Amino acid sequence: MRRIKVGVLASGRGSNLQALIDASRDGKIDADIAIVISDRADAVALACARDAGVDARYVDPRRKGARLAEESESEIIRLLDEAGVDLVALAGFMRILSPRLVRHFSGRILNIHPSLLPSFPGLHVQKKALEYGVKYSGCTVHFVDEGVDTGPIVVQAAVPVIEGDTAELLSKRILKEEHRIYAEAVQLFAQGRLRVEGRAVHVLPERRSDAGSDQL
Ligand code: DQB
Ligand code: GRF
Repeated sequence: MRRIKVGVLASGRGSNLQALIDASRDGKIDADIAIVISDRADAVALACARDAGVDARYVDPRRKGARLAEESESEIIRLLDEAGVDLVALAGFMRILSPRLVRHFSGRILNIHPSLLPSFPGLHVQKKALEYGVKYSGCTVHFVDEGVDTGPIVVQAAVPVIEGDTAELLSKRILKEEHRIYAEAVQLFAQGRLRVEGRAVHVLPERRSDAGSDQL
C-alpha cells in the first residue's frame, strides 16, 4: 500500500498533530507526516514535530489578524510543494486560508472543527454550544473550501452534553473524538475512498487488500 505525504498546519498545542503522528507511527494510517508549519514560532505543535523527527517550520505571518500576508502564504505553498505533500491537514491553525492557497491544493485540504457543523462555525464554539443549550455536540472533519468552516463534511462524531458541563469539560470530551476521527478521515483520504459530490462526501467501500500486488 502506497503511503501518502501529509503537511500539517498548526498554531497551538498540537494534540491533533500528535494524534496523526501516533497513528502514522502505529501503522493505523497509510500516511507520513512530511512537514509541520506554524505561524507561531513558540507553538507546542512545532516542538511535537521536532520530537517526532518531523521537519518543523515557522513561517512569519507578517501581519496580525485572521489572515496571513500574501508572501507568507506563498512561502507555505512553496514549503508544502517542496515536501511533496498529497494532503494538507489543518490542526488548530488560526489563520484563514486565501482562495489562492485553497485552489492550489483544491480537494486536498482537511480541517478538524470542534462542533457538529453546520452548527457553530467560527471560534469558541464549545462555549457557544453550551450557551445555546444543545444536548449533543461533537466534532467535524471537513474539506476546506474558500469559506470558513463551510466545506464538505467527511466524518463527524457526536458527544453528549452532560448536566453541569463546562466549556473545558465538553472540550476535553470532544477532543478525544477529534483525535479518533481525524486519523479516520486521513486514512479514508489515503485509501482514495472519498468522493465529493456537491456538498456531500461519499465514502467508497474498502477495496479487498491484495498483499503482494501493487495493481488495482
Ligand atoms: C479557523 C481559524 C480562525 C477562524 C475560523 C477557523 C475564525 O473565525 N477567525 C476569526 C476571524 C474571522 C474572519 O476574518 O472571517 N481555523 N481557511 C479556509 N476555510 C476554512 C478553517 C480554519 C482555518 C483556515 C478554514 C481556513 O474552513 N479557507 C480553521
Ligand atoms: C481543536 O479543538 C480543533 O478542533 C480546533 O482547534 C483545536 C486544536 O487543538 N480546530 P490541538 O492544537 O490539535 O490540540
